[in-house]
Amino acid sequence: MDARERYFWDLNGYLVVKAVLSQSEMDEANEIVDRHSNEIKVGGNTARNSKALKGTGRPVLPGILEFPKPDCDPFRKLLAHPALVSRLRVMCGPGFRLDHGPMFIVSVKGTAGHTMHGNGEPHRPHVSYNHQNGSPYVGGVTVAWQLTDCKPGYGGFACVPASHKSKYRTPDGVRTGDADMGVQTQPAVEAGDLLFFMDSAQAHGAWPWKLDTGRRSILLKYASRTSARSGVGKPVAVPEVYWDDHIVEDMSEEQRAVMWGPYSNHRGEIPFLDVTEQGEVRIENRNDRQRPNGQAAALSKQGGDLPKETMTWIEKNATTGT
Ligand SMILES: O=C(O)CCC(=O)C(=O)O
Repeated sequence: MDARERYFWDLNGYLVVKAVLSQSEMDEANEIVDRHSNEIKVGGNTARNSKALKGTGRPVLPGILEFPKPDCDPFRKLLAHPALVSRLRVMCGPGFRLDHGPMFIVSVKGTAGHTMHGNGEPHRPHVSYNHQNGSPYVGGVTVAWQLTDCKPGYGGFACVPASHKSKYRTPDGVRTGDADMGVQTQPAVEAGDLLFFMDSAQAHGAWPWKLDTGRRSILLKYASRTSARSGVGKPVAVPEVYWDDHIVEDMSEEQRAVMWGPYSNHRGEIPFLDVTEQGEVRIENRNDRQRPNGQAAALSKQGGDLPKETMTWIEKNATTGT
């Protein structure tokens, strides 16, 4: 990553690197996608309450890293591609890792956009954007490999450049695009380009897809070594799994609260501790702050059933031995 790219990244929160994939690499990947097109799944409404972004559900092609060999190979090659490694080392530090994904977006004409999200409201220190002593840092970066053009006006990835540095909440009209004050941008990319964006710190989403021909973007969602955004973070973070049943058995709720493993995208499910005016430690759930009666949210409990994701993870790993 050279000084010009670093300047653009720090300023805008995204970066396009031109012509990384060759025509033959794209042809090979596209041919595999065509053969697997019966596996495409259409997702839910990513436009939510937006009028500007409305459209049909977003189609994605799951499982590209698990395709039977050799079909998975061209996609696995993307994971640690030199063009990606040299930049992610700077963006989120050495030791970055794939946190979740891939999400292979295969939009068709009329596919909805995606409301702007992701710029850390409220503040999430483990993934937010910082800059110190000449080094940028952000906890979550998505790398989007483009197999088709997304020229101006086609639709596809969109963002609010520089919003990773904004001190204020995203206004509703900007989030939905219905009154965006001209701050949303759809960065133009061509087939073969590589797009980086600050998934965990910048307001981003998508514009509806306008073209008769489809969109093909493979999104790989990386995180810095110490941030756990999604993926298996959730099932593995539960105290009974992260430590072990016998260690946390009979612990108080407060003791269990410090035994959760790292997992940042928990949406208030993980108990936080606080100290009352009387000097007693108590459980505070972040969701409580938004609840009129301050009642604790249902947390995964001592003696209760483990969360569904955890059970699925345990069953899968018990049978595969991983
Ligand atoms: O490229 C896109 O369609 C937007 C993807 C997005 O919003 C996300 O990955 O969070």
